[in-house]
Amino acid sequence: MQFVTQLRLLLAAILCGGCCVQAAYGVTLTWTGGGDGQSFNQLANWSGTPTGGFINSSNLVDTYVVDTATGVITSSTTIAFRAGGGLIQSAGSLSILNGNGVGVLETPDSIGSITISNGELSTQYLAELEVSLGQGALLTLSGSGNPVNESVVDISDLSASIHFLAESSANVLSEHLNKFTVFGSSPVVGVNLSVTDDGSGGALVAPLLVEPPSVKLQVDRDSGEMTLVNLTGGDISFYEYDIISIAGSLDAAAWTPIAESTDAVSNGGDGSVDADDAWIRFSAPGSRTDLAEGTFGELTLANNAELQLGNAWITSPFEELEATLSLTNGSYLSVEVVYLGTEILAPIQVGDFNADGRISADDWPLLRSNLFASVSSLLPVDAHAAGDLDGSGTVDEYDFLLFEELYDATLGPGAFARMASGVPEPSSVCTILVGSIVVLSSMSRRLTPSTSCRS
Ligand SMILES: [Ca+2]
Ligand SMILES: [Ca+2]
Ligand SMILES: [Ca+2]
Repeated sequence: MQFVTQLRLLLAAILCGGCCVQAAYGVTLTWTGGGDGQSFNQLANWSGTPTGGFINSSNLVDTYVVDTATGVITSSTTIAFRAGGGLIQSAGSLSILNGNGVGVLETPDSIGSITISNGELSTQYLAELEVSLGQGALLTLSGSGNPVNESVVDISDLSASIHFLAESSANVLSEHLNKFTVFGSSPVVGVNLSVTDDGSGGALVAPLLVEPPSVKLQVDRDSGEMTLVNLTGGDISFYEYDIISIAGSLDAAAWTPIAESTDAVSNGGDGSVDADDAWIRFSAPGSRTDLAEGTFGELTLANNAELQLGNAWITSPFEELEATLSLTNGSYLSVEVVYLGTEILAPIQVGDFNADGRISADDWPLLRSNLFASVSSLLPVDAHAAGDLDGSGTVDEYDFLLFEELYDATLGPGAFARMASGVPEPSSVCTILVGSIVVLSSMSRRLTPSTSCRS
């Protein structure tokens, strides 16, 4: 948000040519109450000299600080903070009277800022403002319709709240939710934000303690089964999900999408997951890096409900899936990915090429059959399964020595040499080569030069 403000300021300065640059932006005025002790617009109530020499409520380009206990500061006109201008309030109350607001809509946008902690601001509306509500902050909006006009309100403390006097909780949910962030994240009602009626036609908005795991993607290391589970305590409605793996851990052929499977009968589904909407696959058939699908409708997953996505995870040391839900309220929900297993309890070890949960003789043929092959064009998951233990892009003597070390560390000194020399070898060339590597490595630990080994 800060960055956006800076960008806007820079852009404004460029667009205005020299005129903006010459203006003395950034003066700070601090409330003293030395005038009538009440009027925002009275210069004598502030220390410091504003840009232009007087408080121009329709164009506030300076920073106004209220940091001492005070009565109610009032303004009977709209106070329009522009880019570079803002209010920092850590005490007292500021009340904008007679149906006026804070900020003004204009083109191009000129975003001001308001930061409140341990203070109250009452106004009919906000316009083009970045608002941060910290500890003890109360923002009261008396307007109906659109009292948050193009503003973004971040709620950054559990004791901060917003009171809409003329908008019901239903209005807030349908019209204003996307203007909030909660601790910098998108709001998810019931997860990090509560929106309730105030009993008088208005609504109260307050942050909730963010419970860790809200929606989880459970990934079974044994079977590769992926299951989306809603543990938010409430319904989650979404129209798209995306699962990404840069390492290539996904197997689209084993995926069970909703599309043409469990969606509406009209789209070839059986209606068991989404009876009234057609789903469309967004990821390419056969994709190893992306599973995504969506609908123009929505799917509501009830609390504790699960969505089975098939055995589409390829077990490997790469536990790096990322998953996102696109919610119907316009926000994105980052899904927590959890890896589970009854056989494979811990992440697959690097060197466990067949990914069965242990380093054993079964892993050795995978490295051996690819020795001296380039695997740089493969996805990381496949390169590892081919024996590239160190991720260098080739299966070579370094992988061999590392595997030997790992094998002996797991099964005892000399275990690798005994295993490797006892395994029947289909290719005589490879037998000789591997045999000499074993001898060389165990005798001198010197590395042999790379040699092609193809049969
Ligand atoms: Ca639906
Ligand atoms: Ca293994
Ligand atoms: Ca390697």
